[in-house]
Amino acid sequence: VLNEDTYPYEVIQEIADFITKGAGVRPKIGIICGSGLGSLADIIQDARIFEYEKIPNFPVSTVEGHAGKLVVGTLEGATVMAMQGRFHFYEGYPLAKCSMPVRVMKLCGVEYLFATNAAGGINPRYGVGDIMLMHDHVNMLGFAGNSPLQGPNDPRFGPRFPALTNSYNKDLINKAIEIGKAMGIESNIHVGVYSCLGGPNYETIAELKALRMMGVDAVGMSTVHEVITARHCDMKVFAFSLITNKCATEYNDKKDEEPSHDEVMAVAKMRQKDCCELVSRLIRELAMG
Ligand code: R1P
Repeated sequence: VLNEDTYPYEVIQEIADFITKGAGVRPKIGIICGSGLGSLADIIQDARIFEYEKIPNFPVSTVEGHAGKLVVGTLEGATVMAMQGRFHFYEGYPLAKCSMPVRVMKLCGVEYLFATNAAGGINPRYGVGDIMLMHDHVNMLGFAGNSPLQGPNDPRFGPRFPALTNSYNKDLINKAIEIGKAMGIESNIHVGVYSCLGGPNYETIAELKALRMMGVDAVGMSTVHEVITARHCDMKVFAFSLITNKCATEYNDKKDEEPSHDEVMAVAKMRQKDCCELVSRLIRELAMG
């Protein structure tokens, strides 16, 4: 029986072989689509689509806005694989299972992880629809003693004690800022700190105040465990949050300031074009070397 807390190397290798054989290519760039941002995978050309249900030992997506498909093909001259649907801790999956696809990407040949998410903006300067390029994170699940790397370490993936000091690739952040300028959206682009909570409930006002005091700019329920897993196996990471709502950090009775997944999905849909363009342009630059 498969131990879902520590997927053995051989199982990950089998999944990777299934995908690379089926797709006929070894992708260089892995993309994880955030809530409502599945269109990032729709722009992939010569797409070979794998439904999660049909991939051996792969989890299934249970959240609206996460289709549950792996799309392999080319984008702007680069070979890519995109997860149209990610796995969250609140779905009942252990963190190692949530981020297991990142190891699959690694064994498929992926060198760069592009992770995207929908997040609440805590920084008062952030507006709905803005994009925050992640330059660091605060791992609240880690504070609580949970990690995707818990359990025996397989050195074929990486070291027992990985450093996360420079997790978010600075060159890619700088390139993304330049691309934002070229797209004329520089005033909507920020560089900030993301924090992941377990969810599925949104945060209380007291929690949001505490996160702000800790230097957190945007909050969500994903990405951090994927980044940890990617850095453990030495992938280069680029990640951004689409700010889909502004977090209320003062007490009031305004119902319309309460976050909802419908709002998250609607804003993601509204901003998907710019998100796709940012990702495509960045990949084009990478492909050009
Ligand atoms: C809440 O609306 C959902 O949106 C975000 C949160 O993490 C949560 O799953 O989704 P992604 O982080 O997958 O974009």
